[in-house]
Amino acid sequence: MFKRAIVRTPGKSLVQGLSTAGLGLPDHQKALHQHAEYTKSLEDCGLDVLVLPPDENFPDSTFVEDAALLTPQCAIITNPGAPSRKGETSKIKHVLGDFFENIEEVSDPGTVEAGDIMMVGSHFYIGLSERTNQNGAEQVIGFLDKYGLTGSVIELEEVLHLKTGTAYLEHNNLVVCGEFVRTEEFQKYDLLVIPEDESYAANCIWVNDQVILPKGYLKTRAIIQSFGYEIKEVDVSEFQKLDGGLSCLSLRF
Ligand code: CIR
Repeated sequence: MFKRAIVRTPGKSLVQGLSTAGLGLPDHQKALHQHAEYTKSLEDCGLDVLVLPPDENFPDSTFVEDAALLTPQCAIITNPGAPSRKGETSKIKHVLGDFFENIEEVSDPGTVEAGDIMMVGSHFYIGLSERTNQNGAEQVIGFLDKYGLTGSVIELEEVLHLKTGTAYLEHNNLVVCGEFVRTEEFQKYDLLVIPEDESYAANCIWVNDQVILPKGYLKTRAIIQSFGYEIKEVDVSEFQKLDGGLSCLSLRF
């Protein structure tokens, strides 16, 4: 069960965030409203949410998930592969000092963005992507090992981050879409296969047996509901314009 979450309010510089989506520029006012709704949905799931102020120096810093991997035993500060995101980690490290006794940190030449890391119990799948490299993944696996946790790598072919296309909903239930439908390592889970035309909704989050989904993905909603989960929907269209989804917007622990 999660008790807390950390989010960061999007700054005006959000419009300069990295994007391949081709959906236009995000509207800052709308993004602020959506971010507040997102924060409320986490609170409605019972989490105590720490809201950090905007950091205008880092346009993508609202995607706070990428800066750290949080486990019950330790926090691992990442080393983002995107040059414009490198500086996001120092402030997050400082904040996490209030919550974690054990803090590890990935260093060059390793790069890791934690959107590439999916926790399944005490095992962590690490996507090798344009942002997370083999050396970074090995450093993370070494840190996990120190705390009795395990990790393994999954090669990505198409998506930005591992969790762009897959989400673990506990109880052996794994949401998968696109390239992850056939991933060998995932075949031992009960797969909830999301249709390609709703691929954005594969980035959903489990919070204490409720599932938060992006708004308007009716087929995905029906699939997840059929597995017995209570669903909450949040409109995150302005973050989708920057390739970001629900998981990227918070650190949950
Ligand atoms: C980026 O390209 O880094 C941001 N515009 C989006 C990050 C999304 N984060 C995530 O999937 N964990």
